[in-house]
Amino acid sequence: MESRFGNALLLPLTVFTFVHLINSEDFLHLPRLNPVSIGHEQTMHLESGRTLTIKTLAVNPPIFEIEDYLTNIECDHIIALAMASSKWTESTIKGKVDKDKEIRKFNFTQGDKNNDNLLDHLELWYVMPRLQNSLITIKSIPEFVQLYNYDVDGDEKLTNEEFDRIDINVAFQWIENKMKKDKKNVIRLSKQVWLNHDSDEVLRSLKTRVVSLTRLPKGVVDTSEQLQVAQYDVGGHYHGHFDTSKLDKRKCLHSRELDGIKLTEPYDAVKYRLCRYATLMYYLNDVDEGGETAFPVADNATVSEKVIRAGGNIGDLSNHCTDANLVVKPKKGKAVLWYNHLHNKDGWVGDKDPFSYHGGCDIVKGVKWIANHWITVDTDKQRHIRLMNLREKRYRGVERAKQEYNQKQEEQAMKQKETQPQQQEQRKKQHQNLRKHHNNQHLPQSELIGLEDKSYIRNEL
Ligand SMILES: [Ca+2]
Ligand SMILES: [Ca+2]
Repeated sequence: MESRFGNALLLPLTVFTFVHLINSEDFLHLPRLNPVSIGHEQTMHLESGRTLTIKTLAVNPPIFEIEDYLTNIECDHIIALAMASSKWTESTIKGKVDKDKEIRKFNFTQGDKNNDNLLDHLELWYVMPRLQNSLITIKSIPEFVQLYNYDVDGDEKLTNEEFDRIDINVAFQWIENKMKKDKKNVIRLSKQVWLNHDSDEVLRSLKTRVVSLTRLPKGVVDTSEQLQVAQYDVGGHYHGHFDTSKLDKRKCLHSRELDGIKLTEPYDAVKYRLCRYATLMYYLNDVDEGGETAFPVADNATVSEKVIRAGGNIGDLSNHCTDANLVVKPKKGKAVLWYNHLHNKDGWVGDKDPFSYHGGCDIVKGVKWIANHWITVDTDKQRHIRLMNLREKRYRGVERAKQEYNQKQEEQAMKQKETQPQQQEQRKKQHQNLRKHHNNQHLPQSELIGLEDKSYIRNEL
């Protein structure tokens, strides 16, 4: 126990009594809300005295809906904060894409899954290049083949020779044109901005509420991402996607500062992956029409990511929103919580849950404002603990600096208080001398005032 509190005791107790470094035994497992069954309701008491109802919308993955989670004032406040920010980014059509990787993948043998020496539309769809932020569904493959007359014998399958006729640059161009021509072919059409939870009292209070809701340790919520606020206009959407990455050898992006990489550096997807254990999404306004959140495969009997991707259509939420197994309507103040990861055998974050596939349907009328509160947890438990301790130390550093600054300010104020009568006397004398000078020189009164401490003049007059 001594090592656990040792460092904390070196610091003034008034500020740091609640701080201690975290050890492994503090985090044996991650809590997770039990969905019980669809329609099940559980209550949650807020610090403000309000009682909320957590309603189960799906069991697999566990998806919950909480109405009035945010008050109208809180919603308006978050929108105002976002609008005041100058750091908005827009999902654009052109983006960086690993062309070499796409070219390597664009290979007849790789595509021919059933080894019949022919590529059917599905097999061609698999190897078709992907431009960042593009949605190419399997439905558009025949259009591509016909447009450039690649299928010479018209049997809806490509032989190796027919496939060789395809110029990959033409394919890239075709995808780009499709996105330009119809925004429905763009995966995400929205603009977004990040708000720091610690920069505002309302945002800070949301962190506390997340701890109450999820029952996750405060340290987990504290090391999570900033709040992402997104705005969707008419036609805006976010086709089917996962908020997190599949478990593999890459490290978690949110803990890259442990490797000496700044959080502001761009996302390097070769080295890092997303580790968003849970998503808490807030609807910040009422949408006139559309803008639902869709979970195409929630509570499906089975799911395979290959099927999701190959299906093509289920993720196209511009055209298949209502085909989703679960469709949640936006409502101001409502929150939706779901888990993107399964648990591993130790009760820690396991692999990505393929059932958590979801997206946002087209806005038909009006505008949609949402905020995403992503709860990130490192799949490597020891690394997560190291991150929490690093942040805690930084927090202490900031707190200590703040304290030193306040102390200096106080000292200065005290000093000023002590020397004030002296200074006032000095100024009075100065004033009187200047008045004499003014009387002699006939300077205008305004120039005289400009020379002096105005507060003193005001007090005197
Ligand atoms: Ca084949
Ligand atoms: Ca053919």
